[in-house]
Amino acid sequence: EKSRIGVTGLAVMGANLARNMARRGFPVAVHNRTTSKTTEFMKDFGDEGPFTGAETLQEFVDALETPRKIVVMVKAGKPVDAVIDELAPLLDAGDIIIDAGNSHFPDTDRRTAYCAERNLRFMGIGVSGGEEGALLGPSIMPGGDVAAYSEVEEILTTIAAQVDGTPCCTHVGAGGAGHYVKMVHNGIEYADIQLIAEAYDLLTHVAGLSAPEIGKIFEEWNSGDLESFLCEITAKVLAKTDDTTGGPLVDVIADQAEQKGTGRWTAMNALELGVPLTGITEAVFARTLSSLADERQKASTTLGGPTPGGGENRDDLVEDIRQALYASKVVAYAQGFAQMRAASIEQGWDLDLGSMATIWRGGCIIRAQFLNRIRDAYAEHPDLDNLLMVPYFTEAVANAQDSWRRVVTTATEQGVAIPAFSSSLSYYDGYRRERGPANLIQGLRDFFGAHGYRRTDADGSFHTRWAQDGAEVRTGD
Ligand code: NBP
Repeated sequence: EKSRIGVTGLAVMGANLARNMARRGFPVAVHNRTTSKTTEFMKDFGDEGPFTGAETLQEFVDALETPRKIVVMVKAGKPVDAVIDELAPLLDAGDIIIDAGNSHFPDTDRRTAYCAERNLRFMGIGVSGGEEGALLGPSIMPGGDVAAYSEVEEILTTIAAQVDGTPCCTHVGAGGAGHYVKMVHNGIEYADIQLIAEAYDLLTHVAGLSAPEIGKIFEEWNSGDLESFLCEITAKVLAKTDDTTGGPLVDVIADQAEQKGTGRWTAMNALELGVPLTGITEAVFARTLSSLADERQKASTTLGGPTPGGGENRDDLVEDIRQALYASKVVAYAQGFAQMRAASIEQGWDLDLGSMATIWRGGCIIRAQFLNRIRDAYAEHPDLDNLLMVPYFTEAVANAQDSWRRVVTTATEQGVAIPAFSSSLSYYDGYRRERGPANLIQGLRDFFGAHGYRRTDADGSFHTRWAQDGAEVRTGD
């Protein structure tokens, strides 16, 4: 009997996706460039379900029913192109190559066209949930041709996480749309994590709490509006004792954050689209600043500033931080969703933003109670400009803002860096201003570069001859 689907690339993600499929009864052919990994995989997991282990790509391709469906789960970047190039000559017209790694969406568009020239169908699908998600039920964001998707829909919706009977998997859009949405998902994850880190920093250095004490606070927060996988695991990470020192493990983990690129891509795309994406972008910069360890070491004894600690009533401060975290999180999601909306319009993807919130409710790293609210918001207002404008979020942020402002003030006075908290608040204050200070920016641009400006009281564009007679001239409609 031929296998229904194949998985090539048996590192942790590919192996677990293949096991997830086979455990649910789908016959799966497995392959890995280094053959010993396939042998090991078959030895360890071969009895979990209907697997066929293939040593060569030819054997792998021969083991599949047609049209073939091949999930490629190798390192993002050149390896994906290498695998496509090796597979293409072995495949028949109509076969489907599915890149399930974290590929950059323009690469997916390019590969879709490349495969189409060879009569092959290509899908880029985002998979979130880490290794555990891949095994037990990830959130899946499939992009590409709808007809190709229908060939794998049953398998993907079955292996995905399920929330209230709804699979966390839905066709996202054409071409690179699936990888695009996965990219923004990861960007939001960066912002979420940065906000949590800032809350932890304030609770440590302003409130003077220990890691296990803060872990308990996150555990409590996780039973309210902030209920989410990230809050849940924050409590666990903070509670962990280190075997070597006997103290909290987190206290001996080096404070230099690494990154693989999806957050940076999200921020770069926001700049290209012209969408204000302060939360995610600050989160990326915060990671890069954290990595300047040697410079920070020197600066810590050179650059002056207040030493944080004490002040406010501790319980009030903890509650303020909770509210600030929630409000900033709302802003980060509002920005991420606004970015997806702008990209959808630009690319013609017709993204259903409510569905994105729906498929992120389970399986993925940013799964959270609060996504139900986002889903509801888009169900009611599919053309929503900004999530902050639906009554639920408008009120949530209005209720939180006194606390949010106090936290930003306290952190600033005490010298604790809170780039995500404060930039989210600045975005909020900027967004709700009918008239901001960009009039002066336009005046300056006109002065030094004759770039022109528009007036509030007349149509058309104008220029003032600043350096000559100071007269205003009309320059266009
Ligand atoms: P890795 O990203 O570590 O990739 C290792 C796999 O790529 C191995 O199977 C390796 O084969 C294969 N490979 C490489 Br490297 N170069 C190759 C080439 N030129 N030809 C064929 N195979 C090649 O694996 P991973 O951590 O399982 O992640 C897979 C994908 O899933 C990535 O895109 C990742 O970003 C994404 N992702 C990961 C997570 C996560 O939590 N780790 C979550 C969501 C998405 P070999 O054994 O022969 O070296």
